This record gives sequence, structure tokens and C-alpha cells, in this order.
Amino acid sequence: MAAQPKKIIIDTDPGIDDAMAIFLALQSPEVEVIGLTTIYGNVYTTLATRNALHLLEVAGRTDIPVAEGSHVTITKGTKLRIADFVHGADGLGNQNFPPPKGKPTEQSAASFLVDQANLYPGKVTVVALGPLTNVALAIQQDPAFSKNIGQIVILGGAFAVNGNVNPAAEANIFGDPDAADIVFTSGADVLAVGINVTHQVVLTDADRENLARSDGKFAQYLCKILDVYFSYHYDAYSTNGVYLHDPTALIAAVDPSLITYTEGVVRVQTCGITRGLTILYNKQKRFGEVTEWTDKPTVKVAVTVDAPAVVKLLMERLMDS
Ligand SMILES: [Ca+2]
Repeated sequence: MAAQPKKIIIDTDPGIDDAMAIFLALQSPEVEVIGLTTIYGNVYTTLATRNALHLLEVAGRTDIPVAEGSHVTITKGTKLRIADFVHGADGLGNQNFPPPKGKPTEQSAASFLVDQANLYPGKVTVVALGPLTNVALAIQQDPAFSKNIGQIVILGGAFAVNGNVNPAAEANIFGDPDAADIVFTSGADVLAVGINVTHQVVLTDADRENLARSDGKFAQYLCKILDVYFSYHYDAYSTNGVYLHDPTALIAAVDPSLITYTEGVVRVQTCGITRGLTILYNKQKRFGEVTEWTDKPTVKVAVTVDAPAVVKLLMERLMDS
């Protein structure tokens, strides 16, 4: 008998690569999407919610609930960094899609996360594709959350490489470094997929052309929204391809055999010029002094990825009917 699909909740700030990851999840028999929770990042939270509802309507999956997340950081910060210059003002490639018909649940994202973790202890994976405010709020709301949640797969961090907001920080961690530090030190089963890994996974112009020729369920929709994302990458990195950040993290939840990881303690810098920096202590040295990493729980940090296999899986599923 085939294994039961893994229940996942996608915490998301759609976002062009979020859209790819959500569609990929919906096309993957290995996982059952039991909800989307929304967060600011690529757009403000209100628009993230609207886009999440819209994407589920495009997919014909309005049975999946959307719970709206926090509009401010865990420290109640309202000065948010919004990456609309990467994804378009609407977050979805400036396509001016009509507003969705659906509405989010009455429940907040954090309460939804807590409830689902209690309902299915050890069985729910959160795939966090934006700043970690909602997940940190769930940890604060319920002391048992970090034990009850199955795994938290984080797209975030830049482990021993430059960031993508500035040389120190990756965007999702930079969005709420205090929340990220809470999640990394929570004791939950955390797997972080950082840009040291996702920068190895590129969707090329040739892949996009294949997508354009496909009559797969999501192919034409994605080709439309990808233009803005390709333009940004050309301007920022001089490449004719785009990094598959969010889909790679999603695939780490779908098929963990496509990545390898190391284990250690991760702390996040929460202030100063290196705000958002993620530092992994690999436990190879026993420090004489007590440090900020001492006695903190370990997490998993992805180190390698089978990039061709990730792109192949993504393309197959997005071109599927
Ligand atoms: Ca995202």
C-alpha cells in the first residue's frame, strides 16, 4: 500500500516562485496541502492573502483553507521590507488578475498552525516560504507547538555565502530576524534550505520555452507571470534564468532524498549591519566559554542538492495535466 501523503501547510507570501511551489505541491501525490497561511514579504500580507486565494481558484482547489497571517513583525515592527521590485507590484508579475471570490478563514495563521499541529500531532509539515513571523507566533501561542508539529521546512538563510538582500542576509530571514531566531531555537524538527542551496537550482530560458509549449495545467499561467522574475534576475545577476527558491524548499519536503544536510545550532543576528545573518555552529569545536549557541537545540541545514533532479521533477509536474 502506498504511504499516506504527508500533510503540509504552506506559509507563503505569493510571490512568483511561491506560485510555482504551491502549484507543484498541488501536483504532488506525496503531499496533501491542508492549508495556506499568508505573510508579508514579496507583498504586504493583505495582498499575499488575496494572491493565495487567487492561486487556489486558478488551481480549482478552493476546498483548501487560507488563513491570513501577521501584518507586522514579531516585535510589532511595521517598517516591512517588501520585494515588489522582484515579483511585480501585485506579486504575480503585474498581470492584473481579477480579485478572488473566496475569503480567508476567520482564524489567524498562527492559530490555524497551532490547531492543525494539535489535530495531527507529529504529522504536519509546515513549509515556510516567507518571513517566519507566523511560525514564531505559533510557538509563542502554544508551548507544545514545537513538539506537536512534524517538521518545519524553512526557505531561508544564507549559510556561509552572501545574502540576497545584502551581503549578510537572505530575504526571508531579513524580513523578521527575531522570529527566525525563535524558530531556529525552538526545539522543533527544523530543516533550513538556504540560498547556498537554492542558488544552485536554476530554471533556464530553455526550460521556460518548454513550459510555454506545454499544455500542462499550470504551464501557460506560469509563463505569463515569469517574465517579471526573469527580468529581475537578468538585471540583478546577468543570467537568463531564475533561481527556484521556493520550489526547492517545497521539494525538500516532498522528496528529502534530493538534498543532503548537516546538523548544528543556528542563531540569527537581530540587529546592526549584519541583521538577518544566519550562523550555524557545526559543533566541531568545544568552546571553553558559554556562547549564545551553547545548549540550544540543533536543526538541519541543507548543504547539497541534486539540482538537475529538482528541475526535472518541477518541470514534469508543472507540465502535467
Ligand atoms: Ca516566498
